[in-house]
Amino acid sequence: MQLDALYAAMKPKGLLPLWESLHALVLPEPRSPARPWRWSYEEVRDYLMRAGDIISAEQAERRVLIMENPGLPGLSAITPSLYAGLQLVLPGEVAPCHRHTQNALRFVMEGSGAFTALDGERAVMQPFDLVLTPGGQRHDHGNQTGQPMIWLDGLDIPIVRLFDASFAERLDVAAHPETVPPGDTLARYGHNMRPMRGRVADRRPAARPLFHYRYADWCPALEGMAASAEIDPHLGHALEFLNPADGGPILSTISAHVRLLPAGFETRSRQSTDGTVFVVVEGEATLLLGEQEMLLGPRDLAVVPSWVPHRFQARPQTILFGYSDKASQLKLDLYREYNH
Ligand code: GTQ
Repeated sequence: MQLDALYAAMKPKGLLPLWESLHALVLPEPRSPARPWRWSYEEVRDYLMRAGDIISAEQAERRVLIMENPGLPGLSAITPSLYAGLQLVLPGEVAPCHRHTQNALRFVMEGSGAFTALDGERAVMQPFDLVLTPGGQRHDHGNQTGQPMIWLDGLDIPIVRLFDASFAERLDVAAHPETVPPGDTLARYGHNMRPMRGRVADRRPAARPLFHYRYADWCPALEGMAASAEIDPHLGHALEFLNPADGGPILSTISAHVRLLPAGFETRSRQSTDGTVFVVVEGEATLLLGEQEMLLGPRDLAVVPSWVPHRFQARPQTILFGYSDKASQLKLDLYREYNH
């Protein structure tokens, strides 16, 4: 009673008793408010195409359906730190040029030959390519092909929100003028080499030159590894995408990887503090999280929140793409994993 009176008196002054909430604030282990969730690609695609009938990419600036975690209502977040959405660019459309503090990755789900331009250099996108638009760099998207183009957007919007550090601006033209031919950066930095000297050696930011990781390159690498390497019992055959400048994660806040699970392979259970968004590139797998089971078919998407023990059972050979905030957590000395 006396305490209640004290609390009531303090509250308007912006004061609260820690002892009433200490154990909810300082948890003995992560207990994410985010929920494990699955999105059927076909279902999302249907809604996205319906949006495509009604609103243009230019009108919308970005025509995207946000994949919001049902455990995080109103936050436009798939995990407490990450954002995910599916973006549609129809034939003939341009998503106008802008730049922002937020880091973004694009993982192509469907369509072939549309582009994301980064500071005026086009990355021509094919299914399951990974394309980066690091924070601060101008980017527009365009589709001059005859088919719709759909990709997954992975951004660190909630991280930038946490730090109250967002800046964004539109460019006054819809598309950045082309600065170099498509593939220029890939030729310079995409083959474990880099320019020795010259104007172009520093055209891209030195700390983050590469922004296109092609399925045509990463898939054979993963399959080659699977043909010879001993399999990791918790991950399957797994390769992480790297920044060639420093061997670290692809973005300052986001890490990404691919995995191959041979037909019939079951991973052992693991849990990690980096809640992860998964996409099925090929095959079909069951994702088991305690009592919960999700069947994931081609191009389906799922999220596994922080510290939720989970394992995969592949039916045919299954290839997964995943991204998480591991890059952020490593910098902040927060990352932990436990392999059962
Ligand atoms: O393509 O720049 O899904 O700025 C959300 C914010 C995509 C983009 C999103 C963005 C973009």
